[in-house]
Amino acid sequence: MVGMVRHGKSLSSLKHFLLQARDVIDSLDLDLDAARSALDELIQRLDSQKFHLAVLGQFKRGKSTLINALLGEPLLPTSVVPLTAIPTMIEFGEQHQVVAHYSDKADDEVFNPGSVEQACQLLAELVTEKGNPKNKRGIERVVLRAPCSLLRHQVVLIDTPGVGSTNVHNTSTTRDFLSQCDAAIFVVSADPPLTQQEAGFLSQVQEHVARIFFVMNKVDYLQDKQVVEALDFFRQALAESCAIEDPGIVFCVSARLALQARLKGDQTEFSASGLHVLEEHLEDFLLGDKVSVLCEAIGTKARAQVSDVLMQLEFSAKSARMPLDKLEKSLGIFDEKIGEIQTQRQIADDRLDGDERRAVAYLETEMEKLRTRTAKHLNELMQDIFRQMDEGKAKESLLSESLAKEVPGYFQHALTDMAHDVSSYIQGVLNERRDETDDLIVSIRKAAADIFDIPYRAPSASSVFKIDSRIYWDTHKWTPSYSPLPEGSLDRLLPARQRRRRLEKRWYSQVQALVEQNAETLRWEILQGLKKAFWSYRSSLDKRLSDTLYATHGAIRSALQRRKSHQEQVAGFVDKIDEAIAVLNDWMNSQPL
Ligand SMILES: Nc1nc2c(ncn2[C@@H]2O[C@H](COP(=O)(O)OP(=O)(O)O)[C@@H](O)[C@H]2O)c(=O)[nH]1
Ligand SMILES: [Mg+2]
Repeated sequence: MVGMVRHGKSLSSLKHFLLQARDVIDSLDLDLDAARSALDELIQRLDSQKFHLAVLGQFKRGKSTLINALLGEPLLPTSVVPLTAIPTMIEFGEQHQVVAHYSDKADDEVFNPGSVEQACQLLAELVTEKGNPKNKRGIERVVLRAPCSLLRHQVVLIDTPGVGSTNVHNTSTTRDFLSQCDAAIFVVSADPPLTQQEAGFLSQVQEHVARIFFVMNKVDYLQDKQVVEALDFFRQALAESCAIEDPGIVFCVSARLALQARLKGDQTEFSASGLHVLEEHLEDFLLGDKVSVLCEAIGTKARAQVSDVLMQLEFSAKSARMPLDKLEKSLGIFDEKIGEIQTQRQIADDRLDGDERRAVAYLETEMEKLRTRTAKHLNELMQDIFRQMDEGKAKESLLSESLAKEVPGYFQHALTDMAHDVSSYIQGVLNERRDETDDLIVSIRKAAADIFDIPYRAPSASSVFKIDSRIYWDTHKWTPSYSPLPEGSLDRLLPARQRRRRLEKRWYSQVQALVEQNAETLRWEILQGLKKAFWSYRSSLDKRLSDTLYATHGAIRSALQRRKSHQEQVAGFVDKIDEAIAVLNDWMNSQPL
């Protein structure tokens, strides 16, 4: 009970502040639209008290199956290949209902499926790569309403596209989504417990959500002893790769068995699946800590906004008070500083071009090694078969059969490995560049604060650069080309030894061509991913710089214009800004860091 009062209080005081902040912004005759609409959204979230709990993880870890098990109904499509391409938000409803929100249409589409099967089928058409390839329907998100008891706790479960070796479209959708999540269930599977890609993604999740629940799914594959080992490994990997020393309880479950047990109404089997432990924990959380975590999540987002608004206001107040000539002079100094920053920006750009060229060169070297390795491997394979042919144990057809069997898997593996290597390479390079960009942003803010003698404010956490350098491919769509060379028409007339030499020659050149062709496809795929990673880095760099310039240079310039048109002589203009600064500052200072 005590806890509830505390939460109630922090919720109402946060709400009170957000409303106040919005009023304050509205009362000022300044361009603060972006901050205003961000605050509006936060207020709405607090009002509905809806808690966004996203289920995250790499694809095929059993996320959709886990949600189905929690709901007790197989509502979400699950499968091996068709990946969820669009987030599905699952909330309480008296009846099953599916609503599709389109990105370019004002109207939502509402469906009322008659059964669980129909609902599932409908969702498959809307949210899977198979039913809605590359999201041709232009769906932004899908809302599923279901009469399930867990959802009565004002929680929205979110089934997300899998992150991993899927295509770029899916992964960027997931990441955009993270900013709307309050907490996450991070699903890994028992085997393997944590890949490097998952660890990378997890680090990003940590930046966005206030609480993470860890689930190790598919424990039905393991013996009890192996579960303990997998768990140990997982905890160690969390500590080493993500600096998560204490992940809390790691829930070991079999979502598949849990769902089956639920459908059969078998309580014993359900308990054995481990899901009840997770479920009870989630229910406790939703009844207890949810509100405080929600407040924390929204408070953090609010702090980021307020910090930027404060900087803008302080500039406005300061410039309104400065004698006009001093203001113009200060702006001149700042302009000069910005000129310097543009130069640094240019240098950074050039360096990035160099980085990209070196990354491409790295790829080429790795490709060359791969070609050699593959040719050697396949030639050995053929030599083995030639030997068997000599001993009369095999026919020529075995050559093509063996190649057809060996090549797809081999290149698929190579693609995954190479993708991983190139990604790590790019990640390393861009991490360094990010630090340089951070310095650039800080130097603009510091220069502005310095010249105009206002308190320096560090860039808000929300604007911290996210590097999207991981490269993802549709590995399962890999189809190596393979079309054997025909036997020369004269070959059959040649003496045995000569014929055999021609045969070998023909097959070696066949292999060479195979290697070249497939290696080229692979190289192309990776090159596209690499270019995209650099492109997206460049564009977020642009965005970040222009945001910073808007909050500093933009604010001062418009202050100057106002001065020239004598706008601040309008009664109380500066006083109002001062008041606003005081209100926002009070709140910021009362917040724990
Ligand atoms: N053995 C086993 N398989 C599971 C379990 N949970 C999910 N799967 C299977 O793993 C595959 C991927 O599941 P899905 O829920 O679609 O994964 P998602 O991509 O993470 O949403 C499906 O074939 C599921 O049947 C589990 O607990 N045990
Ligand atoms: Mg899924």
